[in-house]
Amino acid sequence: MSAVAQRIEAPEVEQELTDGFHLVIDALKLNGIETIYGVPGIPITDLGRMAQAEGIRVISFRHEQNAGNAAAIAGFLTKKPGVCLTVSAPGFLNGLTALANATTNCFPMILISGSSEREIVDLQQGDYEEMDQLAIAKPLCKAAFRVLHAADIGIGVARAIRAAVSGRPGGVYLDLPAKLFSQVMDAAAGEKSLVKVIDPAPEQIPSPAAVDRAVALLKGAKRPLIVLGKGAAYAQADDAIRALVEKSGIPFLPMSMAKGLLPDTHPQSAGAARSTALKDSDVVVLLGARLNWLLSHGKGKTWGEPGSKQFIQVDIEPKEMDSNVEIAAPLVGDIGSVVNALLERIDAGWQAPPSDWVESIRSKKEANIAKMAPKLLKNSSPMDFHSALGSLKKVIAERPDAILVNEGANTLDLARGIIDMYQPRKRLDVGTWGVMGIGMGFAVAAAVETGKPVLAVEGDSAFGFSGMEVETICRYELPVTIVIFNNNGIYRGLDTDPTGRDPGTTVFVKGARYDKMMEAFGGVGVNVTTPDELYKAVSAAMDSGKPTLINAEIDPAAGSESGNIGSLNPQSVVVRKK
Ligand code: ADP
Ligand code: TPW
Ligand code: MG
Repeated sequence: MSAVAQRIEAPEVEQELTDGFHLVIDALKLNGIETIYGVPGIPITDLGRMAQAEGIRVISFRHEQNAGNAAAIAGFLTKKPGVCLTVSAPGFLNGLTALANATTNCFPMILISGSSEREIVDLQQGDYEEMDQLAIAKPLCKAAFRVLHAADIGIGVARAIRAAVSGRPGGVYLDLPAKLFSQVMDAAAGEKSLVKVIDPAPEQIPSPAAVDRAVALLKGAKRPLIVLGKGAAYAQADDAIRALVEKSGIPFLPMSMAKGLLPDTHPQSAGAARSTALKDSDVVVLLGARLNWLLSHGKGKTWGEPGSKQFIQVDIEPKEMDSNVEIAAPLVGDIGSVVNALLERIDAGWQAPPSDWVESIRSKKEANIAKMAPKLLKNSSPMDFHSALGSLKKVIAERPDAILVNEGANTLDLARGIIDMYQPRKRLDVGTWGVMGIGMGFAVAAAVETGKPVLAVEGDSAFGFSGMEVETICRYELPVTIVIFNNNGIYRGLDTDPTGRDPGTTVFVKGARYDKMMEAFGGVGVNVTTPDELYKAVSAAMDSGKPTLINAEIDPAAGSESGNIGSLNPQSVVVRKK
């Protein structure tokens, strides 16, 4: 008997009833969903209230996109689908960007949206917030389902969970029409209709022949490299991955969100010798990393001479193989299983990679680190990105269990290179799309899911996409410290309108004081102008655990167009005559 069933007294029969609201909540709880991120309204206001009353943590946001981003990163951090709950049409659409982004990044997430009545929507008769949400969601996520009968809620939730986390994880849309919530059914039958998803993300063991092929290739390598991607971070096979790297002696290169799987200060890290490692390697193991634009599609100048590379790719998604270049040794399986299979083969007879290769990476890395060091130590005012990041590098080194959220252009690219990470899944950022707006959603979920202190390092533009959630951070009293790298704009703060009429297209109000936004909601606001002040303010904020926003004044001339990826900007070749 569900604890939430109603007792309705009738003259002769006494029947325990349940309804759609309670069945959704029971189904989520049965499957271990502990938190819902969302924005209330028709038809899901009561669902949120009742879920809270039933012990699910319900975090209400100011905009669905941020709730959706929170759910997505909760999925990445926990390997359980993060749940986002929205109202129909506009709320659903606001959540959809996050759902699509989750799918692109292989984060498991379920967007649950209330919707209008099918009969009216399908005849296009103009219902309140009318929209064929299921059809719109379908091409943007991994799977999409609709439940029309209370008795099918258990199956609907189960299908959504399994679709989100099995195989390559991704976003799932679950459409719940308003009428469903008040449908009643017998409580015992309702309870029986619920489905507990057994082994939602089953192990996928690689074939022995595929392992043999990969090991043979690796054994013949003169300049092997392991590239760790966010799939490796997601897999939570941290010890096995570390053992593989250390026992094999192969240098490793972490992609952005795989930083910290092994510490960036690890002797085998090739992080500070990225170009050399990619260009000069001969056999590359891709561990949960796709050969997309972030790895120059596996070809071109980045990868050295054409034909100089052979790839071993470890991925749970078979279709990923050969997506950009030939994969000499595809290893389809889950990363834990594949890495363990490889580890068994790194035995006493294993030869460490040739020392000239290891040495060439090490010396390049040391040279690059030495070149960077003085830039990080300058106590300049106004600050540039390097001197400000030098302070934050120290803050994280002193708090290796803190979670770093990072978005912006220069603020992102330079922080990624400068701030060392020490533990897995501590760096959360713009991911595969380079999307702005993940900042506050990720920060909220990181704090809620882990209870650890969170440091969000935000470009002033990037912050603007989700900035209103500082109220959410204050309302839930989350241990989040936000640092705005305020350079008065996107990339730089100096653009002007050639006609003199308006501000330039990439600049913001000069001298803006983002710290005052935090004060408006009872949080702590600080304005800093030097790296020393920044270090002190961030350290104090993180130790206090109080919601804090630090406005860090950065030289508006310090940044470069599009940060590290300026070369992706199309250039006009036309000079218009006046
Ligand atoms: P990055 O951006 O860090 O390079 P990507 O998002 O491009 O990483 O790649 C992540 C890859 O990891 C995806 O191709 C995804 O299918 C894969 N993946 C996710 N989880 C697992 C897992 N548990 N086992 C194996 N592969 C996984
Ligand atoms: C959803 C395009 C990429 S980076 C960026 C924008 C608008 C902001 C850069 O300025 P910021 O950083 O944050 O102040 P900095 O340090 O260089 O000054 N809309 C979305 N996603 C992206 N990526 C953009 C626009 C963009
Ligand atoms: Mg900026």
